[in-house]
Amino acid sequence: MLKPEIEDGQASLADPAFRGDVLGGLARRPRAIPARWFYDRRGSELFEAITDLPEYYPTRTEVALLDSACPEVAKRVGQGRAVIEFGSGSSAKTPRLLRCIEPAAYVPIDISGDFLRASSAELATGFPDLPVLPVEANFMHPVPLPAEVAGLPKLGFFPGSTIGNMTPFAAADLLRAMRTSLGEGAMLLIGIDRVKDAGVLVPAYDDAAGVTAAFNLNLLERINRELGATIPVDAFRHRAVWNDDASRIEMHLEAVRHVTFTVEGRPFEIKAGETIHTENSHKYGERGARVLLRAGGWTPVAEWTDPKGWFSLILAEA
Ligand code: AVJ
Repeated sequence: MLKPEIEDGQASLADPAFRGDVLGGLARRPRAIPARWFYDRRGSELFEAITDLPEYYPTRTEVALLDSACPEVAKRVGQGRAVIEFGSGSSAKTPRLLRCIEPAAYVPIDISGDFLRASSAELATGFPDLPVLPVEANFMHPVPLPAEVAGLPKLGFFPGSTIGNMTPFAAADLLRAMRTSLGEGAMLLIGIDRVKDAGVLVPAYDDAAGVTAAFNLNLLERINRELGATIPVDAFRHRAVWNDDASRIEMHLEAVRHVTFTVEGRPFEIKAGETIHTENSHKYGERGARVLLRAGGWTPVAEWTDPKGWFSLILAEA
């Protein structure tokens, strides 16, 4: 068995959850590995690069929407709330929201303590008077919030259409868990990507410069690095397909030839043309997004969209 390499000062012992998801995902049919494993250091850098691509409209559309909607969001949300962000925050979106809401406290929740501490420290320097109270937790389950915000009404913030990574079934569960975490009188500001022409959607996930391909293939490199695997990465190609029945973009890694390799000493075989499913990015229509929120226990109260109707920002109340 190959010895995993030590990377970025991390312990050489592989994350048991990563190991389990990879070994289980490669053994199952269809093969599938959860999208959350894209985001090691290299994957996070590649995702940042994706958000700047000409084909990848979601980030710039949502940032512009946040700017234009924010005065009205601030009016509807009122004074003195604590903003609870699900995810460790983005340098482009979070400061924009905080500057216009002027909340009483900011609580980012993320499962990755490293990203969370780094982004919280960076944010705190830009907002010296704002209490920043990071919580390291899995927000798929109800999360106890810091005592400092116990008496404050909450505004949940879940941008980026991250909800689209989940099936509608899991997304409704997550929305309910958020409602439990945020408590009585809470509101939620959520970004949801809309259904649109496949001619726009597919290039957004299969760009001309090949950055999304590198992002997808980095998952195999990560498996080689962290699990001592022997996957010949050049035997795979990136595929992005629109699944109209499920209303989602799917990303796959397709074997271009017959491949054999080992992961932690276990042998695997993939035939030419077979794929590993690595991501779902669900897209919702105007009504579908509202129905999803209601299924998760939230009542939409306002909605903003760009002139092309490509992305929506929805404010809901518990
Ligand atoms: C971060 C999950 C919202 O689905 O658009 C971008 C991830 N994957 N390009 C998305 C992603 C490929 C992104 N989310």
